[in-house]
Amino acid sequence: MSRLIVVSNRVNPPNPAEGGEGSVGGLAMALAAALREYSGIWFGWSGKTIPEFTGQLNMQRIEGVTVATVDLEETDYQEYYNGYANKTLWPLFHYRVDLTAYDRSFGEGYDRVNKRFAETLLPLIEPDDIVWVHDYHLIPLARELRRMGVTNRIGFFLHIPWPAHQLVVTLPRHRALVEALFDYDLIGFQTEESLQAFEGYVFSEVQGRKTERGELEAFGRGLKAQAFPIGVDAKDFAQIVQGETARKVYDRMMAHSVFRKMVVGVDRLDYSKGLEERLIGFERFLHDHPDLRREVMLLQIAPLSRDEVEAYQDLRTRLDGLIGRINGAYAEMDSTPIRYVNRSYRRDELAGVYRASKAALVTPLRDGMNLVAKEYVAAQDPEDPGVLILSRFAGAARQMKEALIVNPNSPEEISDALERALSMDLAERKRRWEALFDNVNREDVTAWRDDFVAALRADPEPDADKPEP
Ligand code: ADQ
Repeated sequence: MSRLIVVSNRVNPPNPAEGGEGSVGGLAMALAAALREYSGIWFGWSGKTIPEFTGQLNMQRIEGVTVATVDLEETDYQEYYNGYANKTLWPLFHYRVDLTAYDRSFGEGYDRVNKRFAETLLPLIEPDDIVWVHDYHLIPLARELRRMGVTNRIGFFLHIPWPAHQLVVTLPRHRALVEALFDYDLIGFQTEESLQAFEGYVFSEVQGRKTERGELEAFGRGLKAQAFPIGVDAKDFAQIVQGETARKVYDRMMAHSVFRKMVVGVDRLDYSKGLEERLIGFERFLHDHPDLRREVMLLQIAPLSRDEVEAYQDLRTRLDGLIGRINGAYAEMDSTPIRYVNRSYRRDELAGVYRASKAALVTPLRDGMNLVAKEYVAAQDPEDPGVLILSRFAGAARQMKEALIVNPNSPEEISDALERALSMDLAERKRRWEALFDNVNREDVTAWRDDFVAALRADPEPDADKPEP
């Protein structure tokens, strides 16, 4: 059977030596499980920078997975990671043209690092291997591998949204970026909406077309493009919430909840997550419902992320001010309405917090999918489930229709949804949760992974339509 090679910017297979059991994300676990099945390799950046790039591969076996990493130069890190990936593509693909940097040097650094990745990866690739590349950091990787003569099947999955055509064309090198995607055999998006936006670009900007077999064709090449909504390891989550750590956290939080119902938010501290809008919505709720003020508390967990990028530092400063203002206005001597935490927690601790919360506010302004929404559902008590309040702009909203869907830009909608969630009767909470859990359980991370890998392995059928090479 062919081996699977997974490529992502950072490599993080489950490692009990680092943080212990239960601390690793579902995505890492699912990929690691696939790699064990296919005796594959996980390749990416080590997270370290060195004065000059050497291309030296560091190989390790971690929990049955072969991990291959490479160090990058400081300039690579600034131009490729902090630059093109996180100051150009991330803001633009989340509809923040105002935060998007269009520096040429970033694009050059991005191409250089993708070439370096390809050169380092090349000797590891055997003829039957299939290669699965992840996310916006690595769009040109297949192009570089093809230039080096690699003919293996190569797939790409975009974890963030593909934005509307009008936004993509603001990139000076948009055509080259999209052309690079046509060096993959398969590209996967989180949602049909992202898929359609990509197709829209291909049809109107580069005169591409769809063949009778449903392949996209442009630049003289064809590829399969499909939506593969990512999920969580719902069974594992439902299980860890029964474990000792989760129970301890749950009990501790419930002891506080005797006085106040807890609403939870869990997000990387990122401007795409709508944290300010959420807090303003919560402030509106406190303003509109003086009778409920003493009953409700928001726990916002927001670990720092990309804090070398100015937009993230600015956001952090604004959040500090906003939370101070709201707490100053609505706190009593013995209680504060918002608890705000900037650290990371283990998965089992998060599971306990999710279960103890009467509602979750998942209100990104844009999000490829949003796994927190799914984790929250997976961790609920079937006999007394909490209510998910979900932004219509999260990819997850396509599948999770029984959540209370809100427009995160509207403080009134957030406030009304909170009021509704906290007063919802048990029968309605159960009905909504059962439908949500059914979906989270069925369309889980294993289904996502297996569907993608099967589509990538599938032999392309001969296509009468296809242009001669
Ligand atoms: P992210 O933008 O990081 O992912 P999300 O999907 O919510 O967003 O995943 C965050 C993960 O980090 C969750 O598993 C969550 O539990 C974890 N996490 C958050 N805060 C934490 C904390 N304080 N401690 C520990 N863990 C914490 C990107 C895209 C998403 C897409 C995913 C997967 O932006 O849209 O859903 O990839 O494809």
